[in-house]
Amino acid sequence: MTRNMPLTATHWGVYRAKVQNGRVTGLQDFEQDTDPSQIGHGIVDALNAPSRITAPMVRESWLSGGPGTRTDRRGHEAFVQVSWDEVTRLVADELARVRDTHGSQAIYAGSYGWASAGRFHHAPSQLKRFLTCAGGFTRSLYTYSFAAAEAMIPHVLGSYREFMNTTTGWRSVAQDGELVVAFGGIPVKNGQIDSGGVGVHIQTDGMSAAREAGVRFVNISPLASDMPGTMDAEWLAARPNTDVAIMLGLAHTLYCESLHDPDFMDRYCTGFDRFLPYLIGETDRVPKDADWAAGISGLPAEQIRALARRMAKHRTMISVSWSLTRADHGEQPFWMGITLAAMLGQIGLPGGGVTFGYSASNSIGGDYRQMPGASVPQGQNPVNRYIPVARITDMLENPGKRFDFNGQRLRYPDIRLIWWAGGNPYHHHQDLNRLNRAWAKPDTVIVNDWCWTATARRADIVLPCSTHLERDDLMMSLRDPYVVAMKQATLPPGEAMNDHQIFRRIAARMGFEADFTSGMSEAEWLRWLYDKTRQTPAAQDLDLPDWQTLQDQGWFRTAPPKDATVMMQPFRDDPDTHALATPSGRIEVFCKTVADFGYADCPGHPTWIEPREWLGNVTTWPLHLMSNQPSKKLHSQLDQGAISRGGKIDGREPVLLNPTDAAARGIGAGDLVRLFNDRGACLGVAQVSDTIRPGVVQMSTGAWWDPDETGMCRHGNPNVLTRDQGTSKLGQGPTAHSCLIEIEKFTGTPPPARPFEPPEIRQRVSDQSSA
Ligand SMILES: Nc1nc2c(c(=O)[nH]1)N[C@H]1C(S)=C(S)[C@@H](COP(=O)(O)OP(=O)(O)OC[C@H]3O[C@@H](n4cnc5c(=O)[nH]c(N)nc54)[C@H](O)[C@@H]3O)O[C@H]1N2
Ligand SMILES: Nc1nc2c(c(=O)[nH]1)N[C@H]1C(S)=C(S)[C@@H](COP(=O)(O)OP(=O)(O)OC[C@H]3O[C@@H](n4cnc5c(=O)[nH]c(N)nc54)[C@H](O)[C@@H]3O)O[C@H]1N2
Ligand SMILES: [Mo]
Repeated sequence: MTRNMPLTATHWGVYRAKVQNGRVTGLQDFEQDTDPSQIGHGIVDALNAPSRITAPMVRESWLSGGPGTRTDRRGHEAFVQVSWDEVTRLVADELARVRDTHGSQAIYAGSYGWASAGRFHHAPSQLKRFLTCAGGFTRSLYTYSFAAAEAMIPHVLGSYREFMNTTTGWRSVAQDGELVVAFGGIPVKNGQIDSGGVGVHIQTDGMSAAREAGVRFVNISPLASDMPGTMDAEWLAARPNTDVAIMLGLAHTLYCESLHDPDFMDRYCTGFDRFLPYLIGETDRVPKDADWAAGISGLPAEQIRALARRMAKHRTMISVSWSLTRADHGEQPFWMGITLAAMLGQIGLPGGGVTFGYSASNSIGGDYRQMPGASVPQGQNPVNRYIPVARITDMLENPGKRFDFNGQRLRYPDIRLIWWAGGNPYHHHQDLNRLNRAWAKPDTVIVNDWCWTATARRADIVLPCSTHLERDDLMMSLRDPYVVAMKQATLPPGEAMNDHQIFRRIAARMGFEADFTSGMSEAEWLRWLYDKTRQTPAAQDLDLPDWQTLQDQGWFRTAPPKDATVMMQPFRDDPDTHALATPSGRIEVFCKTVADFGYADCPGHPTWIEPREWLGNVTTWPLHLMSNQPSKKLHSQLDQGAISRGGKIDGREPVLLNPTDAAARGIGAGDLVRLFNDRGACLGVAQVSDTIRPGVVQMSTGAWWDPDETGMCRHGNPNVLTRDQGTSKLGQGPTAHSCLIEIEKFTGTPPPARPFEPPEIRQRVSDQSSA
């Protein structure tokens, strides 16, 4: 029976669809998965909910007045339902107009976002291939996840992705590790997902095995829940954003008590001599000792000293959470984490060293061989303009302005058209009220999505697409051992169609359909992607079955590597043969390239730089907001579904605060509260617990933005409060985790939150609708 249920794959797991009368009535967890995620079930009632977009839509005054008409009305006016023929013509004409009058760099299609799993129907890839055929576009560089590290770590280790993807896994930690010190914890809530798809969830089992083998855990985080209770971890509830100071305090103790490994520093690193004067205070008369670190972090100095001694005595793994990069000066924590691990001399040893974010996603800590999955070729974009991904508002506000980025001086283009497919900037970006003002600048905004997100509502043209349940696809993710033949379980509702079909129609209208499709049908593309992967030299020992066998079996699992992966083991074994791709071939504790950029906000060695907003600099806003990843959804995806809604209280987001902070404000559990600062405000429902450090407030991301006339979000989207400022001139990454706010009990009549109601839609009586 099970075998006949269509398989589907998502970023949060593999499921089988129960189909009755052509409709999906439920999902069944993948029989291989011993720890399946509930997140995926949220799609069932969302598929045909009122929030589903079932036909092409055009904003009313754009349709009557053309591009640029009443752009301030985006999000405030009705849409008109049009036919595919009409919308195809409108989009093709507008794209050609912008390209021919302003140049293709005036089209912004960074289109950042997680879209859906599946190799072929990856919306941003489809969009970029399409726009490359049309003449090009301005793109974005790096991710919201860890942009600061993507820019910084190649200077230090020669590559970031290579080492993140070869993380020392739980197998090695269980075998040889003794202590895991986790900055930002090891949040298993985040291990539910992985970009491109998850076959089997491994985090809880992996960590438990390490714990059972005797490994001890330390959770350095403002939230106790960043570590599972079963780990019996020691919880060091430090002030947010002070991890670099704590690491410096640890490093200082190691150095002054001769607990560090000078041989490792000599053989595998460069520039310790340039860092040391800073560490011991010769350069600025401030020794970065444990007392100094205690003053900044709020942890007792003795605790820091004791931890340093413990780390030196044991095989220690330092895990540095990705979240630490999404804060002011987010370049520093990974750099300092690497430096601290180097001082311990355990990098490249089994169970020791440093990791970038255990359980930030399912694969970080996993035991797998990388899958060299082919992707839809995007061609050579004729426009060579880009922005660091999180600088979008800045770009829209300041066409022509010059800015610094990783040693370069770049200039913002003048954007006339924005096209988004597979992302939700009104979820992911900081300071949403500011974004919303800048969003009125372009003449035209086009959005492909399957549901009425805050971004889709603020488009001029909305192109309704399908979901993963409504198309065949292939799950083949770099860091997951499973390959899945995804099968269409139901038809898209109404006139919705998949992104590929949408672009294909417009390409046909513009005369480049054959370029866009390469003359292949969707089925031929899937087969091409799979066969190409199988033929890659790196796939030769993965034993991937042939296409037909995969289709018949539904899924395939590649065997784990014989030996546990240990990050940088080859480099440790032979640093000359396996020299790093840095100028020195070594770990750059001091980095001349970075020093020569001359950035005050990112000097040549790891440095504690005070964030602009943190608990050590409280003037007006006394509480530090942690807007971390949500446990019941991926970002904003499926917020409208039953699983995510089940985590809300009276239809609003919960907000966690410490009993001291709650009492000082007369707030009790279950109270409706208002979170605010000078950037914006939102409502939430208070939860009170001493599992959060005093002075810190936590509200997860993902609630669909539902602003009232003043911009206050009635639903609980924390990005109305966060600051939109780059990490530094080097990385220009997002800094959501550096944010101060105030909170108060909401008095008055609670305004209803209606984030999932569709906008007003007008049918045209005269419309000759065609399917
Ligand atoms: N305050 C704060 N903000 C943050 C963060 C934080 O920690 N704090 N984290 C940041 C991080 S790390 C990230 S990665 C971003 C995530 O930000 P995003 O990746 O933009 O968020 P998603 O909600 O995953 O957006 C994906 C969109 O794609 C749509 N979609 C799904 N499938 C398809 C499809 O097949 N076709 C099309 N066309 N669309 C589809 C979904 O409906 C959804 O609207 O958020 C960032 N924002
Ligand atoms: N369920 C679920 N899983 C997800 C996602 C999701 O949306 N939902 N998103 C995925 C994506 S795109 C990404 S990039 C990863 C992100 O993975 P992470 O970066 O790990 O995500 P966060 O949940 O923002 O942060 C983890 C914890 O870090 C702590 N933290 C924040 N700032 C600080 C700090 O300054 N110091 C210390 N010591 N701790 C701090 C917070 O308490 C938070 O709970 O998660 C992925 N996994
Ligand atoms: Mo992310």
